[in-house]
Amino acid sequence: MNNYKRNLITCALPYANGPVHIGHLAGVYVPADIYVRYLRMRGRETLFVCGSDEHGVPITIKAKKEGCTPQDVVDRYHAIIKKSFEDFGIDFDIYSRTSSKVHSETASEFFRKLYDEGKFIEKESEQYYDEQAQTFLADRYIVGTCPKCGAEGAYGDQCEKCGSTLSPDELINPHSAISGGELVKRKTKHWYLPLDKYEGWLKEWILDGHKEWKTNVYGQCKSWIDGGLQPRAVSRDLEWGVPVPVEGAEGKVLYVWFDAPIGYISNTKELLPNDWEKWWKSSDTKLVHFIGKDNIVFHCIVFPSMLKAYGDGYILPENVPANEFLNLEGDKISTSRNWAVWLHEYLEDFPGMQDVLRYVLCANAPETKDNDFTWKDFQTRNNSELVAIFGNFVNRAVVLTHKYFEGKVPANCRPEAIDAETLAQIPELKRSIETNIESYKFREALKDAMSLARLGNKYLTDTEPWAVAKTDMERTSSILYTSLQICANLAVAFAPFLPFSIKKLDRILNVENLGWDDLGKDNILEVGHQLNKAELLFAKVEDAQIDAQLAKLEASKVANEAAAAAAAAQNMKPAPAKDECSFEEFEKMDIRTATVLEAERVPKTDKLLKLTIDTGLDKRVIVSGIAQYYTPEEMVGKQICILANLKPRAIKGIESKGMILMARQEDGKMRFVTPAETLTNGATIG
Ligand code: B3M
Ligand code: ZN
Repeated sequence: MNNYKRNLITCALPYANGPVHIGHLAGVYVPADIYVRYLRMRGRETLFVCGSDEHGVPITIKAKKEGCTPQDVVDRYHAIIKKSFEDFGIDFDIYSRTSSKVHSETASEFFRKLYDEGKFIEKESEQYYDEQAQTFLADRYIVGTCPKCGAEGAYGDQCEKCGSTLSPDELINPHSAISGGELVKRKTKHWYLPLDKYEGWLKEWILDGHKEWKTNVYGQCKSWIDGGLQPRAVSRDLEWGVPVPVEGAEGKVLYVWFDAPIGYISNTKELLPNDWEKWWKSSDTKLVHFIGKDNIVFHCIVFPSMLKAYGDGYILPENVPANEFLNLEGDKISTSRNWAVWLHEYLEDFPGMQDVLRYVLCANAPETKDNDFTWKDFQTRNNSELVAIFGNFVNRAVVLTHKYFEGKVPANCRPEAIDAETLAQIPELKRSIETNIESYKFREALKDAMSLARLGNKYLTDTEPWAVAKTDMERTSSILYTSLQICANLAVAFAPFLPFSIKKLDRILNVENLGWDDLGKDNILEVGHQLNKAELLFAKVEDAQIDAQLAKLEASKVANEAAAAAAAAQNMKPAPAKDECSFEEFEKMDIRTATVLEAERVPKTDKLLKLTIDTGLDKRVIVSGIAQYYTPEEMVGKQICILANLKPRAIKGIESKGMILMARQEDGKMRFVTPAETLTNGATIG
């Protein structure tokens, strides 16, 4: 790897159909940014490329939903996403978009060359077509009943209830998720990349050649390749996208997963029109794709096969460090359920605290398995790590230097063994950070950096300069000299992780442009160097702030449950009709109003309440199976309707005279029936 001259780092292009949330940041953008900042600090030539993915069905669906054009959608979200990345210090060299002219030209040309060279298969097939919406439907937009578990609303590619992978043909009663209408099958022609032809090569390149890839990435590749690769369509019947640049392809665009990865190339081209080939077509370049686990197949199998088919010197990724997913408070992050922490909202609630989120997301990154973000953990990591260890150490060192030495780095007058022993641990931590970052273990690397802060904090606690200063200024000078060297080391070690706080720390220490090579040195700050005034690096997060975030999520949960209940109610079928009855039969029933006077649970039962009621005629007892729906307290004082002349019967040894009228919903939910306004007890109903 050290033979590479330059590093080309890409991040998955987020779909411009919504803002970005903490899951995106944790899985892709924070680790990539740490990596890039580290490489740059080491003086390695690096290019960091990203942009919005602005094509594909999700964008058109969003536009339909909002009654605007796909262009409106991508314009809006591209701006929001771009700003979020800037706000969080994700330091791209370019953040462009796949709706750019350079991109459509590049993607078009890419397709055209493969087409001209006969690298595609042309195939006609029958696909589901929504006549009402006049569009072919992507699998995701076909819904029906799951053939495996019977759940309603399963998608044409997957049932979310039981997790089965499906094809639209397997769905029972498939219909359109867009119009809700019936579907017909229509013939349509598409171009396919015959991945099967690249199988042997992929095996060699990945399975033999890249055993060092992360287990989750290697494992997915292996199971795809071992399962046998199929030709994949690279075009779609859709109006939104890069038009297929061949004759007879009206109304067809490049499949979004064909054009999006080419976006990495076109964005490089846009930034460096004369120089881009050195990044993409030179074996001196190390290409690394940072992505989430759902993008592995596209970046490890499909895109490399496209590049291989294209030839012309294109390089392949050296690594694809994909992460698993981040959950939120124990539940999958979901845009549609608004179960997310949106970056732009976070910044409204925690202004200036980008680094805290960067820190927590890295410390808890889903590197090897799905992980959970909780607000409690966020608070703890901030308060007891950033504030109590890192911030506290730096603050004590700087404040004491101002107090005893006018803010100037004091001379190392009387060193003791503990000083050298402490400083001697730094080079080892440096090596560990390097190894970890270079093998994409960012959590471990951050732990190492934090160990350095702990080291400093412990050193101060052990040496107690505030106490020593009462009797021994010479020793105090050495302690603060050593502490300030550790502070300067921290400014280097944390720079890739916490860019905003390190800017502050640099200002406090009055240093500029410390390099990676400074890390491990015991004399970064010269004697007499003037510090600036102390500022707090981190602020405590209060319980009330955490409670407010939890309340926000709770509100989402309540809204989701209400929406789910409303949707379920809409789908609820009424119970089947009963046989006819005569008027005389109905007339026999003595139905009337009554009021509950007393209510209590029937001992040793879950379902029964014993109600004493006033029927206007008498006071009597009815035993009713409604304890699942009402507490005794809820029933007292309520006016109800009863069948008064039902033959009395003994229930659990209590004589029950009559029956309460209940409305029963198909899902079993029950509510008692009551007149629209309170009437006298004994009013007859019929
Ligand atoms: N937009 C999917 C995603 O956001 C897709 C990534 C494209 S990377 C070339 O997960
Ligand atoms: Zn299912």
